[in-house]
Amino acid sequence: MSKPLILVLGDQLSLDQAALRDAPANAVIALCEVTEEGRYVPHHPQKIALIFAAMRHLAQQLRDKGRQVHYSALEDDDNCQDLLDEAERLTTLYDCDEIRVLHPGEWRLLARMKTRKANWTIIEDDRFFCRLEDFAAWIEGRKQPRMENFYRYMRRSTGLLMEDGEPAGGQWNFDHDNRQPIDRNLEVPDLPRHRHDDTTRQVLALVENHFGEHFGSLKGFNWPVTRRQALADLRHFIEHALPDFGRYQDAISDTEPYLFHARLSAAMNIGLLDPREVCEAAEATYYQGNAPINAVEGFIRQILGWREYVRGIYWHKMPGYKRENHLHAKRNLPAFYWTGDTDLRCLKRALEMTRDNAYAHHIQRLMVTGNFALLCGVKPEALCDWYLAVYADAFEWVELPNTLGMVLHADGGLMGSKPYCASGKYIDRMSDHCSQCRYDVKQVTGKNACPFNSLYWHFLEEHAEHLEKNHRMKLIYGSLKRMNDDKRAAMRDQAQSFLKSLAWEPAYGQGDHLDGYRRARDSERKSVD
Ligand code: FAD
Ligand code: DLZ
Ligand code: SF4
Repeated sequence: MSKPLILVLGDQLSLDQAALRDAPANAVIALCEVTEEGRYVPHHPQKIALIFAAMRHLAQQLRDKGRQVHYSALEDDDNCQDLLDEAERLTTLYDCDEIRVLHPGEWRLLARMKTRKANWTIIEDDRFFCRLEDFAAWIEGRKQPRMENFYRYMRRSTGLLMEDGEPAGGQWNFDHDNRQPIDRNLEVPDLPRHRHDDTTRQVLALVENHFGEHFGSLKGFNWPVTRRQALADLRHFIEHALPDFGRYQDAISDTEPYLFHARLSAAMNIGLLDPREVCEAAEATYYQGNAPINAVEGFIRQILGWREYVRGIYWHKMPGYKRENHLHAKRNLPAFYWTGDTDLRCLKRALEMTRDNAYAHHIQRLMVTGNFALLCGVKPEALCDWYLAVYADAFEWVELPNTLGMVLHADGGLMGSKPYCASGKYIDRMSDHCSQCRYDVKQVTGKNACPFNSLYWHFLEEHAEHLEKNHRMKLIYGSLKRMNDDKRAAMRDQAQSFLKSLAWEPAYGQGDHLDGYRRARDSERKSVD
């Protein structure tokens, strides 16, 4: 009789995921903590702790259910410290004849599994609304695929927020109601605090010991590490934040990292919550009259629309997608992305929140750190590795299309019909940062001018060839053309001397980020001493 080893990866932590659901009674279930996965980019210590703590709790739950579990702990002497090697070692140890694993969330792992000599079986991951083959069929033959069209297809096929074949509230999209800027007197709900049990405390000490030098603080660790804790976060969001989610979805605060966002992406991505239950809970809140349609539709669109769309794009376009660089961006990452040591207030706060929480909300990622990197011409591989490292919810299937596609426009327009580039004016409108910044957001040139302004016009000039024919960019290129040559030259000089003044991460390559981070951190420490 066949005896499988079921490998459960660190982002597949649901008791009812397909590989576990169909596991025969004699199966050995393996969860493996390995150094290689913690270091291939220098993951934020909170991200590693979240994954290890959730893995250890799931292993215990499986044992409680009478399952045979092998848990490879990071400090075990015989641990190979590589996921695939470790799984194959355990297959021999337990005399198994097959390794079953749910389809991994990153191409690099899938590609390696497919070339191994051992008997690997990849099982379809059904924790999503849209099967990959259905996405492939949807996108087939579409010259200009758009998320909005995919989203309507998904609304129809799931029936979420649909009434007799029509969208609830009479519209597909209520985004025009969702653009309220920050209001300083806004009362924001607190997050639930999760108790650290012995398992979580041991993991926090282990991670501090092995990965403590990575960018990011472990101090405020408050991620849900069990399904029960994740459900408490979901209930809390639905009750306290969802009603205002829409209105303040695009707002940015100098002090509040979460505003009315869900902070549920990490729990969904590692398998503690199912996106279906999250969307259904939001939909029920609308029908109970406890949250308005603009909030509920906006929230469901992020999950049913964007989250499913980016996954479809990733698997449809990989492996070539990772090499795309439509705008020929060439620069390394600004070194301060690893320290937060910058005078640009909006960037400083987004980076500090990232360091403290392994979280920044979407508009911080897109319009602050992302927009700045786009305007500076940071190359995709450098920026993508940073985003993959620093956020607790980051796995390549979701990180790459957002960074390479949505932020850097490096896929030529699959993720957005135009680049999300903006000057300081946008940040000033949506946030309360600028009044606390040493730069003046109203100035474009001069020593106090907000760097986003000259960088913005410089970016438009540099990429006119690619962008000026885009009908959504016509107005802005019209403004650029109407400027006189002296003004344009002054803006160009301002942007170029700002770019020259920045320190950049050293040469890019495997492992160099950590090295770059170490150097940036050490020089910062010296200047403090
Ligand atoms: P909310 O704002 O409350 O949104 C609700 C849910 O919608 C999220 O939990 C998430 O599951 C989903 N969602 C919203 N926007 C997106 C999106 N653009 N793509 C996919 N799902 C979305 N999200 C990740 O889960 N992992 C990543 O690695 C990641 N990297 C990103 C990198 C960049 C450069 C950008 C611009 C966005 C990235 N996102 C990523 C999308 C988004 O920023 C996060 O999902 C969101 O900030 C998570 O916080 P939240 O749960 O409070 O989300
Ligand atoms: C991100 C991560 C880390 C830090 N560590 C582990 C680990 O030790 N074991 C594991 O199974 N998974 C880990 N992961 C997640 C993987 O790197 C990878 O992103 C997913 O397994 C892809 O599905
Ligand atoms: Fe950011 Fe410019 Fe505003 Fe400063 S003035 S916070 S750099 S947008």
